[in-house]
Amino acid sequence: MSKELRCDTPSRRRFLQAAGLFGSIRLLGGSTALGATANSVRLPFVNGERELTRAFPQKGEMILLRTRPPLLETPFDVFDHGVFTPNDRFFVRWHLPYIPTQIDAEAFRLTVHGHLSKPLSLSLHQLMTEFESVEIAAINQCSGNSRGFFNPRVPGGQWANGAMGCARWTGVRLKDVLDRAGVSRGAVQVRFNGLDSGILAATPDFLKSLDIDHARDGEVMIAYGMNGEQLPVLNGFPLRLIVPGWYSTYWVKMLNDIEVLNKADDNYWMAKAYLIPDTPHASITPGQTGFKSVPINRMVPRSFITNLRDGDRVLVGHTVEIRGIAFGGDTGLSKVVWSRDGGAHWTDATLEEDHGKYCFRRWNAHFTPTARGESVLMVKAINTRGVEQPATANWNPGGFMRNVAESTKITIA
Ligand SMILES: Nc1nc2c(c(=O)[nH]1)N[C@H]1C(S)=C(S)[C@@H](COP(=O)(O)O)O[C@H]1N2
Ligand SMILES: [Mo]
Repeated sequence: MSKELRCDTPSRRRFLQAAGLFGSIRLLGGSTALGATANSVRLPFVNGERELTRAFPQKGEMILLRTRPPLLETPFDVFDHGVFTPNDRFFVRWHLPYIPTQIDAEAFRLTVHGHLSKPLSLSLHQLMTEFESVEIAAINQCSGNSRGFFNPRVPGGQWANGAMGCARWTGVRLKDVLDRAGVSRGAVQVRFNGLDSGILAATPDFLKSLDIDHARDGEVMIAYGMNGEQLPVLNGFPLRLIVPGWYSTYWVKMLNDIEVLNKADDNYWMAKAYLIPDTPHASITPGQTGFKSVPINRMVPRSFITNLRDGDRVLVGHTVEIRGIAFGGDTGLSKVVWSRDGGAHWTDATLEEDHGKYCFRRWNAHFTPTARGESVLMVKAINTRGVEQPATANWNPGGFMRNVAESTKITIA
């Protein structure tokens, strides 16, 4: 009974209403005219010039890294406006060139098969009405966020810090769907596939897997809503996996196929790609060999100043506000500390509203400079397990998991 009621709530209708009305979206948008100063931006590393584009469907102004398949970065000032990243400014990352530009929401089915007793083929309507609806605020962060800062440089998308975003995700628990399908004894992993594919048959399809216990932890979810709206096409319409606290490589978009495996997944994207050194901070010395690699997994804490940038000037004798966002990674924040002398002394920042342990949290602090000169502002997050951001940057050949404590140099004039 309550299920029927839920199905008629305005928010549920909103997720379905506009579904399938996209016509053919243009994924080839974006001019290649680099250097037009009015609509370009310089990221703070060598070869950091980027076009700003508005050419992608359902997206506002974004930093263009690549057109096809699209890599679009969120301009950093967006993070100063609040903890939830607007859908039209949320970063975009795809691996394979073929992304459907039209999805018929009526005909769409999510298939659940493999090592289970009752294979499922669920319509969007069934998913939205036959399972309990849940919501979680969680950060979607690319494993390679901030890769452009790696020194020595490494290949891959040269992101600054904008390959991350936080949203309220609405959907159903993966556990509930798996329970309905009746997972068989001996299940080891669950594999996720989306509608995108390569153009050449030889291109390995983008498949990611989670261990069965993780898949059934009640937190991992299949989302159809993002910040109260349906998912933008480029962020995975109509369904995507949400893996709170884990890097977004596992957050499979346009999810239409779930397979329960009775052995560990050895497909390319699990066995060969997205591996990190099994060392502290996933860090090695450039050139080092002979280390063990493991699939990338849990996120680590990070924090950013969002209202001041390198080179900003503030006035001696006047109170300065510094503020920003922070997160604990795979758990909540314990505290955020900040420094105005390059890390020699640290002071607790004030933490603002808590939207849940997987979400960005705003922090702020104030100080009144008493002497003119340079000041190196720093910020550092410490999570509830006591893990804190390192003072020196990690390095690995994939350019993954950067989380060094950030610095911003300002001048007191
Ligand atoms: N189907 C599909 N899902 C995918 C990917 C992809 O290439 N195909 N890329 C993953 C990676 S590596 C990232 S960083 C996130 C990006 O999510 P977003 O584009 O919504 O920001 O999607 C993940 N899910
Ligand atoms: Mo990613």
